[in-house]
Amino acid sequence: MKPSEKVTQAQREILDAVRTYDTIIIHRHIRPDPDAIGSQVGLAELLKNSFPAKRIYSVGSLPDNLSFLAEMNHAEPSDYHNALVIVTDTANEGRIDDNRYRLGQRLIKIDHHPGEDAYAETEWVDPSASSCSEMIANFWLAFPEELKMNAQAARLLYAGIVGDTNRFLYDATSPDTMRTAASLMEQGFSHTEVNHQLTQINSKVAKLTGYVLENLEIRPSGAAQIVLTQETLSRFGLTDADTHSVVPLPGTIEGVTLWGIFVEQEDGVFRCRLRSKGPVINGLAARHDGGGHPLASGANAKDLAEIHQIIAEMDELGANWQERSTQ
Ligand SMILES: [Mn+2]
Repeated sequence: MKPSEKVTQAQREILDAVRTYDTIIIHRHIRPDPDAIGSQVGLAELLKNSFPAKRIYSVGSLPDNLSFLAEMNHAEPSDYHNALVIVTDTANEGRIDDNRYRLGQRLIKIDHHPGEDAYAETEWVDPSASSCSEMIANFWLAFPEELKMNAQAARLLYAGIVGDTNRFLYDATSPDTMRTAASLMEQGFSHTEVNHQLTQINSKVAKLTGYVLENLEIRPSGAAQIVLTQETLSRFGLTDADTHSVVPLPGTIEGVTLWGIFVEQEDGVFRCRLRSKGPVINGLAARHDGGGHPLASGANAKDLAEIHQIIAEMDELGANWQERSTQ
């Protein structure tokens, strides 16, 4: 299939808007991951390269562990005057980093999370995409005459795809994902360097990895869980932002089908990262102040009692899954 046959109405609307505005400000979600930064700055670089006269900003706070990917820009409130604002990789309005996104003239959302929260005038939501970065790359492939990719933008988008698929491991990785990634690789950045940067951990996180493997509780249902308290984190000299690399870890253990990593926040509530190799978990996440993908979701627990409730629900999902698998 030629890329032009796959062009959607939303993609056309977005390109029209991009053509129209001289200033484009791109936002994404708080606590960014490589896909948030990759889709945001990858889009910014793609648009800068394609429309050199436009002013294009990427805004939000950037944690140190992702500063190897890109830098954020400083936009003045006055820059939002007559600006187009695009939000990438953010399903819920409350999670948009930098609340000035409303100050622009027009708001567009580009996202791959199953969307319930329609907050923009134009929304392009594709839950079949592995990542928002894959969608941005497909946006380029839909308009190859007008949008000009370069190595810098391709590196960012590739990093986003690698981040959200855990190096093409997760179920959301489709043949289209691989084709899109291949198109990006042809742009001439070092994909091995990006892969190394994304997988590298420091010695503190290495010690936390040991702790997680040592203390993970694996239940007969295939549900596994660990609680990381503030005390534990400070013992390792780490914060919540450093814990993302241990999230895929339980899934590598035989017999584990779904798992939760519960990280105590400074205010005493727990951020819950829920992952699965089969049982659908986003319904569970939605019951606990969260949501996300069928096999990768996030939730919030107000105390240990709610964590126990979440674990009980995971246990049940795991047991049902086992039952169905053995029938
Ligand atoms: Mn994403």
